[in-house]
Amino acid sequence: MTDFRSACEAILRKNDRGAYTVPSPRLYPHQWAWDSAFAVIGWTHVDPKRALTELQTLMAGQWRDGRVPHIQFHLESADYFPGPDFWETASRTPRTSTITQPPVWATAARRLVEVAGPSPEIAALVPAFDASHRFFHAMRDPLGWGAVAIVHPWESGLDNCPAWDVPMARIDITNPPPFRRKDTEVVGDASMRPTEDDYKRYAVLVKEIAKDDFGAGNFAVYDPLMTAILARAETDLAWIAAQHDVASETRAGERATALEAALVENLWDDDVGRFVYYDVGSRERITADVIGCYVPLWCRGAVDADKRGRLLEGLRERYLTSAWPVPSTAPAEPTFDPRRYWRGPTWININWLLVDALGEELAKRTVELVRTSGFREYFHPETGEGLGGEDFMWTAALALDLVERGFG
Ligand code: 9WN
Repeated sequence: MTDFRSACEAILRKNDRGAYTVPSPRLYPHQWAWDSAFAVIGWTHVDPKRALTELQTLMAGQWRDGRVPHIQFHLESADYFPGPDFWETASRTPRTSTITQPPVWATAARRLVEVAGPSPEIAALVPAFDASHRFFHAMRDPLGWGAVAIVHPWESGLDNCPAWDVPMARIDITNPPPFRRKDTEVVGDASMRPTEDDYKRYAVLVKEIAKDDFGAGNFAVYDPLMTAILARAETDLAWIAAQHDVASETRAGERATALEAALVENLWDDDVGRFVYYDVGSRERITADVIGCYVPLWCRGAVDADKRGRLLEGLRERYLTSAWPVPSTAPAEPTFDPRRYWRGPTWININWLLVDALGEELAKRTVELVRTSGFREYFHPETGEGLGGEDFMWTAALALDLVERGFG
């Protein structure tokens, strides 16, 4: 296992750019928000000081309204589209994207504190974490539900998840802005990536958001994964604040309770026995059976024994039947595609989020998958074949965390 630990560490070091870690050297050559938070978890086990630096760099990119941009472009690169010019942020905050990502940074900071202990530097980050969470309440809740709506598929972290198909189909792509994508040049096999039409819609939305003064644009979908991750992050922020005797600086604990209640009230669907998405544009629920529907297991407060039982049953019947779970879309769904990005492949960060609920068996199988197929971006849920980008950082960082927790 020492060899495997060293291999995980080697990936972190290969992707290390000094004060931040890139997700994959050529495919994603900048700092991504949730990837960077997962890097913090990996660095925690290798070099806690470096983990702290990662967190500080991530939070230093925060906008005045609290948003943590999903990409910070520290260096030029010809390898990635869209770059800073396309996002049009020069007038506001140069060299960042305009949307955010699932807020796992306070959760990552908690892991660092659990392993390395409290520190004045972490205490100093509490106001930044707090503002980043309040941003969602202020700017990502168009119907005032107390839950989180995303405004771009990239904001969800699950870019081409089938949950976005219906609202994305309404985006007009007859006249998209000119662009040239780079991802298919780097990955080579286009069948693993989003389609051309997906990319046109992503590009149109980026421009709509810029036109809306970096507000919501014309796409909003309430997302159970995003809401659950924020609820858990609020709980973790309250814990961090208490550990550092600065509990009075944040109302994160109260917000966590309110988010969990809102999640159940607005996004639980008793007919299908899982959480669902909600399309603000059409005022309709989206019941695609995708992995985000089950991620509320990650914040226990939202899930009483009955719901927990139904979610676990759904996972057992429709997801854990794969040889290398957990597929990102239920294999029985008509949209399931085992090789295409978030429409079927198994992802290590999703497994990591579900390990608390699903336990040791999934944790061990996840480490085995990485040991067998390498540090790839995602994996075929039946054959285990590694797919997408190579030397993928969060695959290493989170596999290392599972090993450190005794699941090797
Ligand atoms: C757009 C970096 C990011 C991840 C996302 C993943 C993918 C970007 C892209 O890569 O998205 O943000 O260009 O495809 O979907 O979760 O953070 O690893």
